[in-house]
Amino acid sequence: MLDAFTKVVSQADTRGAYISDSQIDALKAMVADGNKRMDAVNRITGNASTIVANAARALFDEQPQLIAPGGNAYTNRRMAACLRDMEIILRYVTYSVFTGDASVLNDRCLNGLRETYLALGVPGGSVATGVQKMKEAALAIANDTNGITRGDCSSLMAEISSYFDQAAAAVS
Ligand code: PEB
Repeated sequence: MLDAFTKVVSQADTRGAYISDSQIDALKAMVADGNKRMDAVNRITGNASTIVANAARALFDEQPQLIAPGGNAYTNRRMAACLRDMEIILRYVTYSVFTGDASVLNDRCLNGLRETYLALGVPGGSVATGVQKMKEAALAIANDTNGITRGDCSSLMAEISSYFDQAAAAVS
């Protein structure tokens, strides 16, 4: 598992090079904007169960066959597994936002997930839709400017988006 700093070190070491000015500048910008990052993690984490529940409701509204008899989320056991999966993915996304690097998400959550779903008969495309719905909800919450000083959060929001997109792409 890497974070934004250890990633730079690992890349520099592979080349046998010192850390470059542009790498230092990028990390400086990340540190300067650190409060935004921590706020975003805090907001998504604090609203995790709402994000998961609403995304799941929206998914089942759109794809009711999943919860009909024979559907992959039919029976309480499978419904529970489904909600748990969404929660696990969201948790790893928050870790990636926190560390500024996708490796924790890729190595500990997404690695082999597509194959697991194939073996279980879980429809990966539907999981991806659920992840996209979590993304919309998480961004709306993280990017809410109500009651706080407005700043430019566009690059952080794009980064958060990319973690959800990677999760969706890994299973679809
Ligand atoms: C991945 N999910 C399931 C299982 C595993 C995972 C390993 C099998 C074991 C079990 O049932 O607990 N586990 C999960 C994960 C990590 C991990 C992400 C990462 C570290 O360790 N069914 C649907 C929806 C979707 C869904 C589309 C969005 O119809 C999920 C939710 N996952 C789902 C279901 C099962 C499952 C298991 C229903 C149970 C399948 C079954 O037993 O038939």
